[in-house]
This record gives sequence, C-alpha cells and structure tokens, in this order.
Amino acid sequence: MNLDNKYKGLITKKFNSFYLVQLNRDDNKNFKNIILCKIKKSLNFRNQLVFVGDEVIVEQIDLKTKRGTIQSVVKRNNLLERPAVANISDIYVICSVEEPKLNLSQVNRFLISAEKLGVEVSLVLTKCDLIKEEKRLFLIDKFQGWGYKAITLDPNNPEYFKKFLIELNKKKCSIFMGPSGVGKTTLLNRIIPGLKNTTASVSTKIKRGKNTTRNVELFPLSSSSYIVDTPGFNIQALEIDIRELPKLYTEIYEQVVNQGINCKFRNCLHINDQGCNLNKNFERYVFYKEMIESSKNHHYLIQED
Ligand SMILES: Nc1nc2c(ncn2[C@@H]2O[C@H](COP(=O)(O)OP(=O)(O)O)[C@@H](O)[C@H]2O)c(=O)[nH]1
Ligand SMILES: [Mg+2]
Ligand SMILES: [Zn+2]
Repeated sequence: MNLDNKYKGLITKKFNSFYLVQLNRDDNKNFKNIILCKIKKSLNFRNQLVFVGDEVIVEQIDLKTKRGTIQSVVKRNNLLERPAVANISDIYVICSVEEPKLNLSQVNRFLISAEKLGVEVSLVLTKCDLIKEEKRLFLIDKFQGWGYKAITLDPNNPEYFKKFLIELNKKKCSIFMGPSGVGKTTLLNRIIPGLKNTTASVSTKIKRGKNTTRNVELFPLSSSSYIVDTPGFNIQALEIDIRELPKLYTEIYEQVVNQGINCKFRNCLHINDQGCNLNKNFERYVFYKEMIESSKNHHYLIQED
C-alpha cells in the first residue's frame, strides 16, 4: 500500500538506532522488501519507543540504498517486556518431560506468566523420546485438566513435529518460552533450517555483561507468519497482581465467567471458605493458593540461559 511514498511495514530486527523493516509484501512485486530505517526525529523526541514486532509507517524510502524513515507506529496490540517484542499472537511454553525433569510448579509459573499478556498460550512438551507412551498420554491428560491441549514432541515421531509446524504457520507471531535446557534452540533450528543460533559462542567471545541488551529478531515462516528468535533469552517474569490471578487460571475463569458462580464478596480471592463458592477440587488449586500467599513479597524472576 503506497501512501504517497509511505509504506506500511513490520519491524523484524532492531540494533542500536537502526531498524530492519519488512515492507508489506503484496505492495509491489519489484520492491525489495527489507529496508534499513531510522526513526523520524520527532517520533524520537516524543519519546515514543518502537519495538521489534511493531507495525509502522515508513517514509522517505530510497529504493537504491534501501533506506527509509519510520514515521509512526500503526498499531500495537501488546508488548512483551523481556524480551521487548510487540504484537505477539501466541506464546508457546516449552518444557521437557525429562532432562531436565518436568517440574509442575515451574510449568505452572511459566503458563501463568504467559497468560498475563492476554494472548493464546499453549504448552509444548519436548523430549518425549525419553518417556514411555503411557506417560506421554498421562501428561496430555493431566494438562487437559489444567485447560491446555499439550503438544508433545518426540524426535522418533517426526509427524508430531510436522503437525506443530503446520500450526505455527497459521499463527501471526509466535514466541517460545521456557526453562533452560528443554530444547528451545534445537526446536527453533529445526523450524527455521539454516538458522544458526550462535549465542553461546558469540557471548563468550564478547563476554557480554548480564544486563546487555540482546538482539531479538522475527523470522518469517510464511508471508503472514513469524516466529521470534530470542537468543539465550528465556524469561520467566512473574509480577503478580493478585486481583488478576483468578482470571489467569482457566479452571477458575471457567467457573466465574462461564458458569457464573457467585461468591459472597466481590473480588473474592477464593482462598477462604467463608462465602466462597468456587469448587476448589482441581489440581492446580494448590499452586494458585501458593501464588496468592507468596505474592505479599512480589516476585520478579528473571532467568537467562
Ligand atoms: N533426548 C532429547 N534431547 C533433546 C531433544 N531436544 C533437545 N535435546 C537436547 O537437550 C539439550 C538442550 O537443548 P537446547 O536446544 O540447547 O535447549 P534450550 O536451553 O532450551 O535452548 C541439548 O543437549 C539437546 O541436544 C529431544 O527431543 N530429545
Ligand atoms: Mg537456547
Ligand atoms: Zn470465591
């Protein structure tokens, strides 16, 4: 869409004060799609920050040098803070069933952190080659009870991976999150063949400090589907606002919103029995209760690879 030499585009990478912008593909077939942009001064001045994943309007496009200027941000549905990425459509929480062992409390914390963004959250269980089929089915059943249809992956069953890839291709912008060592980098490299996530070697070469900003990048799976590559950056940020918490547990949300249960007190936290009508007979209730009780001392957990 040409708006008098203004184009819409998507920021796929950011480094220093430069941005790579993928211009809308069906605009013009002769157009080389990716251009290098800086932000218009006034936009900078108004301190409006621009992030990877933002949809932007680009102007002053120079076709020869493939340069342009970001004029404005078109829309931002959401913004993940760490890593900083805008417009995520799907979060995949990745956990391994073994090596490292599945830790249910940790899986739950990742799921709840992910739910905070308000997008679709799915659970992926990797390394199913290390467990028996009965155990895999048992886990699928367990997480069904948590409100998640777990995707299981097993290198000995490539059809699981194919199905997952078909699903990812239908999503606008997916991101993987999960603890270290569960196979996120392995999975990303399988999804985007040729992608070399050399984080480890690069960071040892440069000896980057812990607080150094790392590059985040969007990789296209198709013309309308992207996946976020977050090199060595797997964050579990859990800042609990206890009033939000009941909405983030499907088992509670279901009862309160869909079944319309009413507790005596508005904003009931479903902890005390007095006047509470929540059916607490579900597996994650113990985790829920723990989160409410420990949230007096707010958590902000950052985990890096
Ligand atoms: N058995 C088994 N090992 C795997 C699988 N996927 C990855 N791994 C191994 O798990 C380790 C951690 O993988 P990596 O992708 O670096 O995990 P990340 O920290 O989540 O990025 C590596 O030694 C991988 O070879 C799998 O499906 N099955
Ligand atoms: Mg990794
Ligand atoms: Zn209640």
